[in-house]
Amino acid sequence: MASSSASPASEKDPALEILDRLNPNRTSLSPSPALGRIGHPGNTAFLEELHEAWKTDPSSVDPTWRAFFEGFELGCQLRPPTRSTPSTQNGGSSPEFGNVLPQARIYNLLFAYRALGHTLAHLDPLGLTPEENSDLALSTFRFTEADLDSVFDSGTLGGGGPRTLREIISFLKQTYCDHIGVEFMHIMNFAIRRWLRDRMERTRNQPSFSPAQQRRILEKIIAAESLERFLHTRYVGQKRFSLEGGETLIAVLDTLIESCPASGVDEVVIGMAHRGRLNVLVNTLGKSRRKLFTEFHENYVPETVLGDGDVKYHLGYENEVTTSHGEKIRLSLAPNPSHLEAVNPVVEGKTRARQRLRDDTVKREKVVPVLIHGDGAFIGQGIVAETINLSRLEGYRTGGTIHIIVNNQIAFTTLPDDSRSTRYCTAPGKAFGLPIFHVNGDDPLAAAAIIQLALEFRQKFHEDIILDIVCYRRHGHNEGDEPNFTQPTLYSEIDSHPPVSRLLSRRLLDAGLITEEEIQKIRSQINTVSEEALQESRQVVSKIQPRLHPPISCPALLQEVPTAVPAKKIAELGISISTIPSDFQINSKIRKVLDARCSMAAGKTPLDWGCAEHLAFASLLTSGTPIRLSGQDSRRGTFSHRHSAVYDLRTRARYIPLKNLSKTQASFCVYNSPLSEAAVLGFDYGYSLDCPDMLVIWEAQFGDFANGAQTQIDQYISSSESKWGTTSRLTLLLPHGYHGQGPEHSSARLERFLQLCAEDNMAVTYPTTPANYFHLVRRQALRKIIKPLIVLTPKGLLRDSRATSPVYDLTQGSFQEILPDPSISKGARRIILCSGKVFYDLQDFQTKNKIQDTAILRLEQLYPLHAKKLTDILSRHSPDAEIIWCQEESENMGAWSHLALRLSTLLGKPIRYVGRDASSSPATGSLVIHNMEQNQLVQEAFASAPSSSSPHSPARSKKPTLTTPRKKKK
Ligand SMILES: Cc1ncc(C[n+]2csc(CCOP(=O)(O)OP(=O)(O)O)c2C)c(N)n1
Ligand SMILES: [Mg+2]
Repeated sequence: MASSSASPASEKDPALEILDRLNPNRTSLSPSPALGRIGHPGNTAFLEELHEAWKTDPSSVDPTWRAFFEGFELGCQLRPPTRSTPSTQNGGSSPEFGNVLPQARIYNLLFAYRALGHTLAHLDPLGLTPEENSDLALSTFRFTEADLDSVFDSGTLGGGGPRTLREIISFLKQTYCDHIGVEFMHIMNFAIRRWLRDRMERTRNQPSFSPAQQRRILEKIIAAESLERFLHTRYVGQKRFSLEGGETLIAVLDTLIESCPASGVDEVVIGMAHRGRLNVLVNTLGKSRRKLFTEFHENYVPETVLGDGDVKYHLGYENEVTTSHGEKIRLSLAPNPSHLEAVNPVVEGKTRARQRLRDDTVKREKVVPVLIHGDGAFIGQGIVAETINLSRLEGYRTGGTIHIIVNNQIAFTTLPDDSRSTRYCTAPGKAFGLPIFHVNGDDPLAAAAIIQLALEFRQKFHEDIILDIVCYRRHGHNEGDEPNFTQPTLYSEIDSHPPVSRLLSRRLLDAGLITEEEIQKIRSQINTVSEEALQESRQVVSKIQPRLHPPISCPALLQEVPTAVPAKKIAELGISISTIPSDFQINSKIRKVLDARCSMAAGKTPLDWGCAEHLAFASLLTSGTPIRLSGQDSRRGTFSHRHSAVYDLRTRARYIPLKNLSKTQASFCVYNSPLSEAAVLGFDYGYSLDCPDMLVIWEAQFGDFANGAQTQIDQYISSSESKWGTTSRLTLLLPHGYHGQGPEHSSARLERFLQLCAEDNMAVTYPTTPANYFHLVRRQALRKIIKPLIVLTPKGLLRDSRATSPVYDLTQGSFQEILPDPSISKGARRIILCSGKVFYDLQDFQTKNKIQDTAILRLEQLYPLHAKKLTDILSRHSPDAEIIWCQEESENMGAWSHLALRLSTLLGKPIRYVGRDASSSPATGSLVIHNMEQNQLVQEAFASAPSSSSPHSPARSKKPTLTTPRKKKK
């Protein structure tokens, strides 16, 4: 055999380079890649690894090796020559190939079992899923029964070494085809793949728990089952979304928590849907049974002080639990709306916030997110993939999520055949290269072993991982549901299937690890605890006086918050936000933007929107309020108005002035988000919950895209305080305004946000001046009240000289909910109320036509409406003044439908509507028609009321001309 010194030292072998790339820590493999030497046992692991790399991606290996493996594969497929010697010798006429090819077929076999062994694994407790794969038949590798006792080098299998083919197959079957089926060969990162392979093959994927641990796992299974049985008999027919059939979940969660301290985990943040949630609350989070039983009582009224509360299987909980070794672990279960999987990004955001609070922002190993999914929802809901897509991104990663799927092989009444186009419900994880473990739910020990592996993996690689517990659902979708209507055959199978507890009991009894008496004792102890809790809950419930909760209300939302910043400070901040290191070369146009900001802050030129925002941020950061801003293209700003990050022309090094204001400033985090609304908004919302002192801002690219996150807006942002008492300071920036750009990109659907407003749940604003925006941002960060804020932000006005503010406006005053007419302060005989961008068109008309009798008032905050300010301002004008509501949005959109009745009631007179007619699409596709419509609505706002308009109703006047052009177009 040639030694490595035979190669010239300067010429590095290409194969070694590949190998180094594949495994930087490689030390023990022989460096010789010569084809004539590959049969040497010392090189077999090396060859196998290269072979595996080539199979995964042929371009990842050197061309010499590529050609070699092509020949190798071909040789494997060729029929043996007729003058065949024993089959281990066949496959080529040269003696070298005669040795190599059977070994190559062994590598193929190893590869095939690692890649496809899961198709033979016994995963389905009901045994209804076929376990077959002809690709793993002996003949596929051109071996016969006669070869089973031939000895081969087993490559990397379980430490390698010579093994008979029979031993190799048995090893592979035990590891990859028993109760655990694993998909990991799609992972492109070889270090991860090798770690998983070695970790599994070391134990052959067989659990090795101590007797005490096995007993504990059984106890958890019994506890899970007992709780369900108890609820089943005491609260007949009441919805609880029983976990039965999937009790292994509780043992898995317990094993996870037990493993946390040794892995450096202090806290677990859990998100899950309905299935088994009550069980997790009691048996994992330690919520008291008494409390749960109280919630089941017919007289129960949610315990929220204010608001409407929620049903028991949506409630969150937080607790500190103690492991069997006495260590404390903080657990929280996020409250959850019915919308499946919507909680995923919220949990990720909460986790990241808690990592920040624990100063765990580098490794992210102290707080671990765990998401528990249903099989139907995991494959069906797009937000699953959107959330996994966050997992490796700088602004959103949480160091790896452990996904657990309670795969009961059904979704309500729908079977997998109708609910997915893939073999497994875990397919979304495969797209992201996550390891996927499918485990037979009837084997809690196997599942518990995999959760240990999952945590180890997560802590080592900081990546997501999936544990798919294949189980069944013992009852219907809920307890009032009859599964036999739709799944009679499946349910006759389930009815006769022994519960998990019985199967595990049998196993432990057979192994002599427990006695029948001990099992009975566990059961009766749990039942006693339940029975006592039930009695206590009855006493509690007997004292409950059903009463209506007062609505959430917060009059203080209208209190003025001092937000002015002294001129000197503004000027200083102006310098900081426009200063770039001297060795940084930036684009000349951006230099001008920064220079302009400096002179704006110094009071030399009026302030634009971007500068006001930067000054608001800078003033908050330097006084200790951290800010997180995330959204699509938010670093630069969709409309190129923000430029929070600038780039060096030569290196693209990034510099963020707002991160470099002072040594003591709070942190400024600005991220370009992936192209998702639901997941990113959900994430930022979750973040805002657990970092309430931070100003967390989510920005939509255009306001209309926010409806991609409508679930988060409806189910969390607007209603979570009423349902769960959770408050958020999250701020949404939604670009809005009609510029003739077509039906899309015009409307942030203001009407939808206003429709969600009640009980002072949030603020909805549409500021028109940079100064008012400055005060609004500061108010949101500085006021003690924590409420979400919706801001409709400008697009065209960002560069409009009409929409600028003198710096003076930043140095005094506060956010103005209502802006009076700047030129007509009293005595007007017509009042036009409006909000947002249309103001400038109205003002232009007023100025151009020298109109003195009409005042234009801006509602900069639409909700909560500052009625007193409005009536105060109106009182300066004629009491008989006609009141007009003017908007550029269609009549069925914008603020009109929200305000119509409120304004007419408040002001005691009808309000005339002026604006576009109701329309199904938000705006015309034609710029010319847009302009016609816009001119017309402005003119009409200043015109006298048409005689046909009803004097009593707050209805609009009919303006057929506004719609005519659009109708003609059709
Ligand atoms: C987004 C959404 N769509 C529909 C539903 C109604 N729904 C509630 S449970 C359920 C079936 C869920 O199946 P799966 O995810 O497998 O969970 P399982 O109930 O089987 O545990 C459906 C369709 C919902 N809650 N959320
Ligand atoms: Mg299901």
